Amino acid sequence: MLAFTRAVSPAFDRCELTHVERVPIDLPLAIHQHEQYERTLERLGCRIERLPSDASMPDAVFIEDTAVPLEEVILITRPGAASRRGEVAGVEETVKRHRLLSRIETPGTVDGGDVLVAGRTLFVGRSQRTNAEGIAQIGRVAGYFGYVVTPIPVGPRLHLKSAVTTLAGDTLLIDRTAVPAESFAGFQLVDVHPSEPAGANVLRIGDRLIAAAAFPRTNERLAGLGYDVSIVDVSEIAKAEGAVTCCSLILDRSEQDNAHGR
Ligand code: CIR
Repeated sequence: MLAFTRAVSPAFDRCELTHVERVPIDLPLAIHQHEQYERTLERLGCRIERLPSDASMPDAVFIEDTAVPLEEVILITRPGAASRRGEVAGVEETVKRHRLLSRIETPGTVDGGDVLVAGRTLFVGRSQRTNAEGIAQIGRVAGYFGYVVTPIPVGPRLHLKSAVTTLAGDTLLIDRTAVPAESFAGFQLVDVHPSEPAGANVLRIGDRLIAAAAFPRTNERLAGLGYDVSIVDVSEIAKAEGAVTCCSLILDRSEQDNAHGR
């Protein structure tokens, strides 16, 4: 597996914020936590390819928002926050050698954090960042490849994946106070601990999970269900409204080989 990451910007403290209050970010600690996150990805079998960033892109570390890798095609997004659109070109340049690309075009906006790939279903959050036109464009491209696109209203959270992520092929981790559970019919749902709504964001790598240290009760629940959970401390990343899925783009190259019939 390949994991694309992106360096923490020297201007990280000028990140976009939607619902958390701006507090000082310890930049060296953020960089250290990001490196530990990368080491965890490596331990779980990923090869890291880290893109550079600069002061013109404070949120660049949240590379998930710029692209959505599917088996057949990578959707290059048009992020909902105008300040983040400059992040896309470098990502496109890097990933284009791996798969066919398709771009979200204006007036569509999509943040990758709003796209949850669950088998052949794409749940797409209708959020502050992802608009109806963006969802319609995803529907046309993904529909061509046989995916079913299901729009989901996202309440106060930033992104759909702030409230629901994949634990296994047919199992999702959910904060049902933020997204309607009935939208996920056919999937088994595991609830976050009620005191940890933001604990719904976990990153699945093969059959293992990466989860944030800030949510011990939810992580214990997952371990109790038999999941292999690697814990990372991303406290500084969280101050910028980031979580564990947003800091990487995972490309499973065995999927690519399958898609090409190899
Ligand atoms: C933003 O508001 O765009 C960033 N500060 C946080 C983005 C987090 N991305 C994600 O959850 N996929």
